[in-house]
Amino acid sequence: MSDCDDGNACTTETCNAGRCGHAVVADCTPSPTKPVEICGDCIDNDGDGLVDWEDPDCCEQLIAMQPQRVMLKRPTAKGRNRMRVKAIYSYFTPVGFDPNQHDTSLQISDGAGQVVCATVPAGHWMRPTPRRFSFCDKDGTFAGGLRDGRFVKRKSGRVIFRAVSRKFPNRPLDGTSVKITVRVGNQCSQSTMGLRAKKKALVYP
Ligand SMILES: [Ca+2]
Ligand SMILES: [Ca+2]
Repeated sequence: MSDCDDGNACTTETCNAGRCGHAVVADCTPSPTKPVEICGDCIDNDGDGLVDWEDPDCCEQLIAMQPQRVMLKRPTAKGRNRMRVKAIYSYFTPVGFDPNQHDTSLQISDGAGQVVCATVPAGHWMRPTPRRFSFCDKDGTFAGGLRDGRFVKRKSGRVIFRAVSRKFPNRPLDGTSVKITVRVGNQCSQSTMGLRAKKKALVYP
């Protein structure tokens, strides 16, 4: 019988002389399959308001991020660098932390959704010193709109993250509740903050 299963809960499978039959069950409503979060498509697949690495479904380890400097320009503002983020990714170096082995993502969102959703695939980082990882994508070929970025591991174990974009943000932001998520592999560092409105940009602090 199971060889004839068509995966439809609203049909009854029959097997008769080696041929499958599927009788439709009257007044049957198929049970809805529960949507699951797909990590890395920049969409909130399961409808809980959290996209990809913002969603605990995608992250095994959530670290509290300490933002140090954030600048997100208004779409009309001139100047090449539109986004700058500098934050303490972690106060300790997480076990297995290695952007060259695991993909890195940066997400920034406000009440209206994602403003930045970019992934730097593993292997694109240079390692000028053992404590430093850096990438540069000035032609925009692999980093999803980020121009350059780096991780620096301090002697204390603290990991500092920086990234710059000339592409994002491309829409006005509501600066009252901005969520920044940086993820390496399944380790995610996150902070939600209010940004200060200046003439050309929203900034922190
Ligand atoms: Ca998703
Ligand atoms: Ca979700």
